[in-house]
Amino acid sequence: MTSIPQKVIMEYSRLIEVVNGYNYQYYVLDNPSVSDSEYDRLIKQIISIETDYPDFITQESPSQRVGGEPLSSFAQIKHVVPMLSLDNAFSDKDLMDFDRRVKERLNLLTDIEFVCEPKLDGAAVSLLYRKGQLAYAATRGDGSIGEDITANVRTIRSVPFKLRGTNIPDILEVRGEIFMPRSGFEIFNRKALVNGEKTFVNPRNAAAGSLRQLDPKITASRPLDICAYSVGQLEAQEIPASHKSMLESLSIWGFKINPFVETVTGVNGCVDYYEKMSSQRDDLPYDIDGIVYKVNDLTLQKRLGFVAKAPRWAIARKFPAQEEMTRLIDVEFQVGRTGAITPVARLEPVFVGGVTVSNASLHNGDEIKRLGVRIGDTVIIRRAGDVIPKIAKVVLERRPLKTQEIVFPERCPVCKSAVQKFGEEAVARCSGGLFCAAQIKEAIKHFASRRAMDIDGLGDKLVDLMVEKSVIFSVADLYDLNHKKLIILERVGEKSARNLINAIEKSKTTTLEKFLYALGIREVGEATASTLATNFGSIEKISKASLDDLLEIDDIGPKVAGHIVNFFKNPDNSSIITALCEAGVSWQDVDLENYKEAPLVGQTWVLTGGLVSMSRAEAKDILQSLGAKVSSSVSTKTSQVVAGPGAGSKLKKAKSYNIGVMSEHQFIAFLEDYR
Ligand code: D41
Repeated sequence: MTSIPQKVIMEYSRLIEVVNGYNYQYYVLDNPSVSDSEYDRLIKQIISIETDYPDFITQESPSQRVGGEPLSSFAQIKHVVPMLSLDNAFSDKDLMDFDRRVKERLNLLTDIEFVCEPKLDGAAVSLLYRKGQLAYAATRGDGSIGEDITANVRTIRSVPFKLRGTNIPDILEVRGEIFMPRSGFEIFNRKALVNGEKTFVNPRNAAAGSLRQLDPKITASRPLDICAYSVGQLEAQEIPASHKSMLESLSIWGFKINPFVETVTGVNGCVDYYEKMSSQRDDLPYDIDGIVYKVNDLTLQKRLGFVAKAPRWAIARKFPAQEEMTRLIDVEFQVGRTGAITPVARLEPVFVGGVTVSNASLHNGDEIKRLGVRIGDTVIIRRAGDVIPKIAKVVLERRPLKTQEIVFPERCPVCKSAVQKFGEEAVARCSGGLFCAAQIKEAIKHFASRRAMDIDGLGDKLVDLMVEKSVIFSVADLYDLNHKKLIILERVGEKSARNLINAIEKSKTTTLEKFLYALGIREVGEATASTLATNFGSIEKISKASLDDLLEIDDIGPKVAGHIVNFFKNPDNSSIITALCEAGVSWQDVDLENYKEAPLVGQTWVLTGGLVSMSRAEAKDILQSLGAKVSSSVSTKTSQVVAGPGAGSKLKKAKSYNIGVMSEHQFIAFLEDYR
């Protein structure tokens, strides 16, 4: 063994201490305290020492999070203190019965204090710390015997290798839930799909599956996190008196505790907490499948004891499931504005994630193949957060004898034009263009939408009707509408006809960027429309721009440039633009000579917390109109944060990065300067 100079030893342990501290700040407190570059620099120093003195590498080094050698199997670990399971409550009544049983057993008439915790939907684990050092980690298994997953758990950044703080117990067994945040799950699945690898049905399976890998390097690549919620073995000087103070100790020792944990009094407090979390469930960054209520007082817990394998002092109130089984009745193919053909699953209605779902997108033909789904199949629908419901899986065991293959149409279901697929694209498109009634309808709806020409009162149903009755054939025809043409439609009365005509008239005065956006050129959203307007100044110049001209502009890539050139090359599109102008649609060209760049160009803003005087969407609109990008996450590239009441981790992050933060009040004052 090469000997290691004392000075290097000291530097090595100092670096490890510092980096583990930064990791704790970042992964446990969600509050970064160092720049990425500084962090990388320190890690490099550690690795450099470890390369020179490989025999001295310590298990506590942050370099050891990447995962070691693969195992051939998992050893078994017997839980000295069994990992209990939880009884379930499915209604307020079940919860009240639980409360009554607790009081009766304790001979108490007064309200009980309960700790309420979101029930994370992941995998339960047990982590043993001896003298503050992580000794092993085990799965729950059957509650008495689990599997040794130490090598995998060590790759999770929020798992401390060493406990922090003081009064470290001789033996501490931390019980908690390992989970995969929704965003990480979506990203993981998307990547797996692209690489033709196995995807997971939900974050819980993804977390459990990731822990079951024999190669810890695979686990290391998965976005896992942990929250502590209880203690198994504990040999310490002081034993806390309540569950809440136990959680507080775990927090001090370096564990993440769910920030929504709350202590309430009596069953009414429990019901209120359930209501509150129900309404927040969709907004949480991870799946929860219910609320766990625990008697706070540990002496009372002890007196209550447990039956079979579940404690009498705790219960899990379940939320409506985020996954349900139902039957695929049929698949319809919808045609979008750009001709994209989307298969939509028609389902036997099912209550999932708090709403009744009867449709789900199947995205494209590849998705149908991947799922291997057939009409008549029993499928699992998943709806979590604000994500649109999707078919997560086919239940093959339940496939009936008679199912029907889903055949992707070769002709557009609306206009019968050929369906085409380009290159590697997964989407199939109707080639009918503005000959296709579906594309015409969608193009008109987009044209009339609020952020485009903003024609008030021209709803989707009315557009469908007008196209079906051949009252209009293109967006240009909107400006030919009159009272007589409108009044014959069954949905339109005198007053709404008048209002609509006024709204159409009003929409004639617009801006170049809104007009460009309204045209619905593929992949030209508001930001690109605005870039085009301020770089070319007029529609004539944009329509004559070559691929090279367009590629000169930042933010415009070859794909979008191609769409723009193609759009203006199409004579149908040119004649629609001419017709619109002749009908009186007008705007001011951008005076490029005297054009003053929007004041916030190049800046990225983040809105967090609630706003009182305007909606988030309005604030975003205003910022974008001033040239700023609006992002949903704080990074070192963020220019400014507007924080309303209730702002949390983003605000903390902004402060730690020294990014300017303004209140809503200051934001409004700031905007005054630009009016
Ligand atoms: O968040 C959870 N999944 C969670 C699970 C939690 N917050 N608390 C829990 N508490 C317990 C007891 C009361 C038995 C200590 C649990 C679980 N158990 C649990 N998870 C899986 C089986 C049991």
